[in-house]
Amino acid sequence: MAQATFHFPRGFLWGTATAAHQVEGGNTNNNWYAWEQEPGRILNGEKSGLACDWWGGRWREDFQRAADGGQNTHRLSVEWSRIQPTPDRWDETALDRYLEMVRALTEMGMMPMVTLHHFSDPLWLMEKGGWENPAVAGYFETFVRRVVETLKDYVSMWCTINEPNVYATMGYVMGVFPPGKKDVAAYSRVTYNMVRGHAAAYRAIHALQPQARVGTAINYRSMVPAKGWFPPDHWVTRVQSALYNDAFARALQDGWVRLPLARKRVAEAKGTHDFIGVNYYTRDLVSFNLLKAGDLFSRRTYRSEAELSTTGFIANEPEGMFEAIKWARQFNVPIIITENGVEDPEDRLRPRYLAQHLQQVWRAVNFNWPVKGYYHWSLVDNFEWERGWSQRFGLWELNVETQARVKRASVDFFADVCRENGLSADMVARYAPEVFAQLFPN
Ligand code: IFM
Repeated sequence: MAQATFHFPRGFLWGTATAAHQVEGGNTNNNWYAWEQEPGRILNGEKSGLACDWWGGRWREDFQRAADGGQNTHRLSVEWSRIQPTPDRWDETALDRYLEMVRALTEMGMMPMVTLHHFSDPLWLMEKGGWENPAVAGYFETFVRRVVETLKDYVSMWCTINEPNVYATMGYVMGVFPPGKKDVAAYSRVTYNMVRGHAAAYRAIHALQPQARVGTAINYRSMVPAKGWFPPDHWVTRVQSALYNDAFARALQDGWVRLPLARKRVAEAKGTHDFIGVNYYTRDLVSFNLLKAGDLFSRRTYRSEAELSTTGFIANEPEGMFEAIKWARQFNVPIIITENGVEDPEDRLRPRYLAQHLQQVWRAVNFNWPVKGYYHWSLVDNFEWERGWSQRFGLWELNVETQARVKRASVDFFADVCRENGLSADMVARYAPEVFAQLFPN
């Protein structure tokens, strides 16, 4: 058997990622809570409910699981609606709780990366028009200041907005996230204001903490023309990818937001990322389709031969990870894989998905591309937005009724990777033997 290890650079960040509304439970003052109460919005009418009961205190045992698994960092988010329940009130107890959490992470040997906005918004903000309202940039900055002032002794790595491209697309084009709109003009307003909000937050954070490293996490979807010989498939792929993958990150690079049929200047956004976070999960085939005007005349499918996750949500396309990193290089800042993972309750696909994707990260590292870390989504099964509890992304299985955690084989696999700071042939032979020959050819 080949004896080899894909080593990662010293100091590489290994962790898992979570988001407040998905794990905390009891969040009743935000737009997702309201959305969950509306019939037909969440698959099978499910609700986040207690989620993983982190607000009830189970964050500590889950952090311990991450630490025991050799992780040296954890990416978590703070819930705006808890910290600022109304525009004129700050909840010091909530801020103290987050302080306790990031202190505990540090004490357990895990560097916290804090996401300041991960899909959920306070109800009061939505009543004011949410991210469509130009005033949101100022509201967000005020909130961010308060969080950074509180947590800055323990946190210096900040992700301002998680997946702004998903937030705007799902909430304002597809209509499956709140507020459920299908309105390209609203999508453009939201994207523009998110760029402004990020820029305001970036400057506020650096004013409070000059050594901070501030970035965003972009959901990168690899997109390939469905028919290589058909130019319209190439055109729509380019348009889709430019809007979905490029627009936000390019705006932070050069201060121009490219929106559908328009370009808008946000001068203050230029040069406002210290790193780029890449959330990579899958690859689409894109074809031109005249019937899909609402989707900019494109249809997205998966390769017919691709291996799919349990509910068909993700196609296992590891080479897209390499492509995502290659894409991120254009921004000339350190790259962090801020999310990657697969829904798989039985843990049949996850071990090989993990091995194959880590190998692609390693390939990029070997070109000396500046990849600094990898966060697996997620530590424990959690509430998957409009898909409710139907998808299980955790290394740890969660019994939602009893709150019991059950170890999946991937827990040990990922722990071995974190401890070794590498992916070895032994590990692949043990956890994902079916891809051994592919990853370690003779
Ligand atoms: O659960 C989500 C997360 O909130 C954002 N990125 C994708 C994950 C899996 O769907």
